[in-house]
Amino acid sequence: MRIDILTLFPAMFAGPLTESILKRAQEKGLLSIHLHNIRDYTTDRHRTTDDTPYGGGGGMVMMVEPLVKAVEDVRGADQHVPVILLTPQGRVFTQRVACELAAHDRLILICGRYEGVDERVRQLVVTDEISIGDYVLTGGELAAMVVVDAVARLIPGVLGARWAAEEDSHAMGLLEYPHYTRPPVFRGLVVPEVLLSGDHQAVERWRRREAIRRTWERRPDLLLIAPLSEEERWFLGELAEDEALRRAVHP
Ligand code: 9D3
Repeated sequence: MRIDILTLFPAMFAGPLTESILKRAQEKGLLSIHLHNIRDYTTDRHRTTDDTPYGGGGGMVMMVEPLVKAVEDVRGADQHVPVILLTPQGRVFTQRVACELAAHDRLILICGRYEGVDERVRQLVVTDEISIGDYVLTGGELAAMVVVDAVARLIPGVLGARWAAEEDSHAMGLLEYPHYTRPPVFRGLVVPEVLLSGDHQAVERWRRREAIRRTWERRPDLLLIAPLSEEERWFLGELAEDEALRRAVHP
């Protein structure tokens, strides 16, 4: 997959893209990331990328010309490549959106700055708008890095074979079960006996139950869509009953 990123701050991307998994993905030729400075597409002496809004009001607006020229140059002849604007007004990024984007062989990401971009950028070149959640960032760059990271790990071969086969828990609709490694006792805290038992079926059952418990405690909204077996639904019923009793005893 090829990802082109249009930004006023290309240097912000150095760390995340040149370390660890994304670095290896690029070395393996599974992913190529190309950074483009929007300022290189300005035509005036001062290389201006933003201006005051028509109609007044505070803040600055990213100008239409450099952005549209940058997209047209980077897109080349390919009219079908998705052009995604990172903006607080976009649809919220989820694992489902990541999967959807991972199906393309190219993406163009535009990182907004200031109060936003001239509306005509949307009209002319943007095909999709994404927000990474309901909190305020200083620009679209960090959001673009989140999108790249989540999409890249879905490309076949980017993660080890062991991981690719296995569905991860967010994809399965549950939070993760608790993990332990050596030593078996640390400051009096012990590893649950079942994990040391060697009984793989018992381990699997314990992990599913702990995942359900944790999801019930922290993200009950996820349980509405999680696929659970009959026995697991029964276990969830027990958790809910325990909680109802606790509330009755300690109102
Ligand atoms: C005064 C209204 N603000 C909207 C909440 C203006 C504004 C704040 C921050 C406009 C742009 C920004 C910069 N943020 C992004 O460009 C951004 C973003 C975000 O702030 N949160 C979550 N996802 C994203 S994607 C791009």
